[in-house]
Amino acid sequence: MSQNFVNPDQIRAWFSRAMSDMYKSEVPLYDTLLDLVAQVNAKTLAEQPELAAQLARTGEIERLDIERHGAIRVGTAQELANMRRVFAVMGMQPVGYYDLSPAGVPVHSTAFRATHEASLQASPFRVFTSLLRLELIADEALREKAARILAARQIFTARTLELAARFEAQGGLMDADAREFVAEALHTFRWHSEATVSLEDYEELHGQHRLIADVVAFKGPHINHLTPRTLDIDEAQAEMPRRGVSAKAVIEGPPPRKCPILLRQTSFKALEEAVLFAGADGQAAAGSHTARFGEIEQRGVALTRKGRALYDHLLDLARSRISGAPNEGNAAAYMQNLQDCFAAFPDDHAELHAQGLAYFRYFLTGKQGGDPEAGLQDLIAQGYLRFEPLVYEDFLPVSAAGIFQSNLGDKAQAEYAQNASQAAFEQALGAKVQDELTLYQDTQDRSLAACMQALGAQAGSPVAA
Ligand code: OOG
Ligand code: NI
Repeated sequence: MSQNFVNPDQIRAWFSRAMSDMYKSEVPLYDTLLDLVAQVNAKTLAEQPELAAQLARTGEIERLDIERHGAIRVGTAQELANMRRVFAVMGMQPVGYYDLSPAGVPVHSTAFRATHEASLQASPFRVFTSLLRLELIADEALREKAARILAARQIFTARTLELAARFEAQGGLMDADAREFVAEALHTFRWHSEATVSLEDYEELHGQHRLIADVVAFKGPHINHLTPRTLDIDEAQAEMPRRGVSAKAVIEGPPPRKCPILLRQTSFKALEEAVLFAGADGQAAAGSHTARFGEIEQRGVALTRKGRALYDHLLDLARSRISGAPNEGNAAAYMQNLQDCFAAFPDDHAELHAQGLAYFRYFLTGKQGGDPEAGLQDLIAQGYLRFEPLVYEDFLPVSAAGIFQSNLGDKAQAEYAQNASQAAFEQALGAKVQDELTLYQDTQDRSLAACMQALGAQAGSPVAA
């Protein structure tokens, strides 16, 4: 019976927790980062009671400590399609398409995440998932070799795929199956210190692009970072070096603002890890690889198409004023440009709402007697309704490229023709990606409909004199 199935939101919450525990044991610096973020968040909430009240009204305060995203890179269409089936068991759907090739990274990506506000509230866990684009490798022999190596690996345990199939056939998993699924699926994301290729092959792949070696040379798509959410990324960035963590030079995304928009992110360098490479004579060869890094992020309000166009325009403007991408050398000048350019972006929730630049959720204030027939603006002006920013749940392509690059070393980046290919990505995925703007609009609409219904019920019931 369906009522005995575990809610996918619960499976996702378990999985997110298990992933965090595993990553803590694999990468001790992640624990340092969690500590740092928890301290900054506690301090921010204490110093900004208005922010604390806002996050309490939206419920975000309850999910803050469990909020994190991860990232993985897969090598083949089949791996991506199976990843979609595995994430579906956890109530995660592919949302959005990100083309990283213009930034010299031979991948395109989506974000697997929950889509309904109630599910996001239960567990906002998301995974930025990239598919290697072997077709962008110029060297044909190497391309074929990489494809051969990838075709020979299976990144899921047999049991994971069995349980995913059971989920599909039954429409859910019972408790014991769900728990087993979490433990089994976790194996796919582990770090393996033995490469599947020889040192020579690794070096050849690496010579094409470090990312290609990272995807092709290992047994599976190790989780390469897990990112907690901070309420003050400038403070967290300043705190990182004090704890012996070297952050990248520039915070990706918009500049600091009173009303945060979208997403700001910073990361620290990948760790060099010992790897054993396969030897032709059965003798392993010792070497190393940099795979895993750390990242923190601050999330702000989701922007409408109009708001996003303004964001993209201002970001372009700020970047056009420095030569090339921001780096250590021009970090201060870049941040100043960003501040200057974004002066044109309203920094006030009422203004963002009035100009239709951002998404909001509507809430009743508790004041009785509002006429549901009155317009939205009147109900707000008369104090029956209030609006709160709807948090951005997705990623940003330019920021993602910056995060990739800061962890791929400073070597000159490859140039790829700008050929975004959402259709090819969806074909590999075996499904269409959802449009994030539609999801935000739906949430906003549902919150308004609920308010109107409640006001209608109040109006329909006898009002106490
Ligand atoms: C993903 C980089 C992008 C983000 O938060 O934008 C990313 C990767 O390096 O695989 O994680
Ligand atoms: Ni990330």
